[in-house]
Amino acid sequence: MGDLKTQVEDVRSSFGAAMASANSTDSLQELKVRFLGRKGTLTALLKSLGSFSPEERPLAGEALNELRDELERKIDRKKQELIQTEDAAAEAEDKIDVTMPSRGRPRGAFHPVAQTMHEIVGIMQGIGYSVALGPEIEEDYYNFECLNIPPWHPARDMQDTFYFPDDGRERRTLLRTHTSPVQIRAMLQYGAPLRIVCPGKVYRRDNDPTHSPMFNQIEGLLIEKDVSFSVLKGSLRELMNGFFGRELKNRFRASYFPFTEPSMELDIECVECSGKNSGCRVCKGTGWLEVCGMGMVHPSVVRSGGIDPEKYNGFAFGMGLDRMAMLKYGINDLRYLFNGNVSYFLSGRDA
Ligand code: 2NL
Repeated sequence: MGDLKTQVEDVRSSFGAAMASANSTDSLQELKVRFLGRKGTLTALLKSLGSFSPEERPLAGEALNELRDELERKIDRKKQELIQTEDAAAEAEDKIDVTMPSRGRPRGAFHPVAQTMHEIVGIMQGIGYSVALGPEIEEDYYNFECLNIPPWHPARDMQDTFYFPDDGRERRTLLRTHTSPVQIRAMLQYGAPLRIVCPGKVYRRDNDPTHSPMFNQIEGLLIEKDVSFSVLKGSLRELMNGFFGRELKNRFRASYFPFTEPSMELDIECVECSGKNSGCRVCKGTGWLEVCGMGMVHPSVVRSGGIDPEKYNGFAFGMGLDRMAMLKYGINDLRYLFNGNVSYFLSGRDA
């Protein structure tokens, strides 16, 4: 019996020491297992009751039960304390300090091609043009036939145009190769007089460092009575000077398109070197940049648009928006426009 008393005191004191150093609910649980678990210190003592004499056993049992109750009580009380301090700590850690300055985010911006498109559209709206849009999946009728592009023309070749599989329809479907079919549809829908610009994505079977199979174009169309060539020249000069924000030298060269007659191309003074650098990367030392094709709309194209070419005539022009964006914003590689990597636009661009 005397022996049991020492054992109880030993358990009590080692329990007290363990309790003092249990500083989390986890370590408290470990402690509980160590003393009261199946293989715990106190459990071992309780199991040893069997070796006591029948006279000693009730007293010994009472002492051990009391000890067990005491340990359980102490553990429960400490558990409540620890839960409270742990909750308070977690809450403090979670607390949001609303007075902290924000980390901020980089601002978004329009894609340079979208920006260019809006700028050109804005200038054209200022001289009376409206925007017309149309489908990117077209019929060869609107994309080629209406535009005087004969069946033997190389543009119609499988090599140059994305056709959809032949499904037996009379009109083949394709990805439009220019925005001209939008202008045909607009003529058919609205008739004359008409002033429209048509921006949008177009597709050609081309993929190399300077060509993307998808690119962006804007075309313009004006149909009125007695339209002269000089109105076309003046409008295009206005557009270029407005877009680049200064008076640029320009020249019109004779050219050819199946859908205009006569046809021209507009060159502007090199926006990089103004013709002063014979080694200029942008103009290849010529001092000129080809920026736009145009011409008086061919009478048979006017007729395809459902308009009488005896009563009305007009002009049309077309240019690559991607190229215009590159020229204005000094982007020297087409791929920066399409690869989705904005870091080029955020940090210093290579010269
Ligand atoms: C170029 C040349 C051009 C047109 C597009 C056009 C549209 C209709 C009728 C007549 Cl509906 N013409 N568009 C005319 C001349 C040139 O684009 O080099 N584009 C990148």
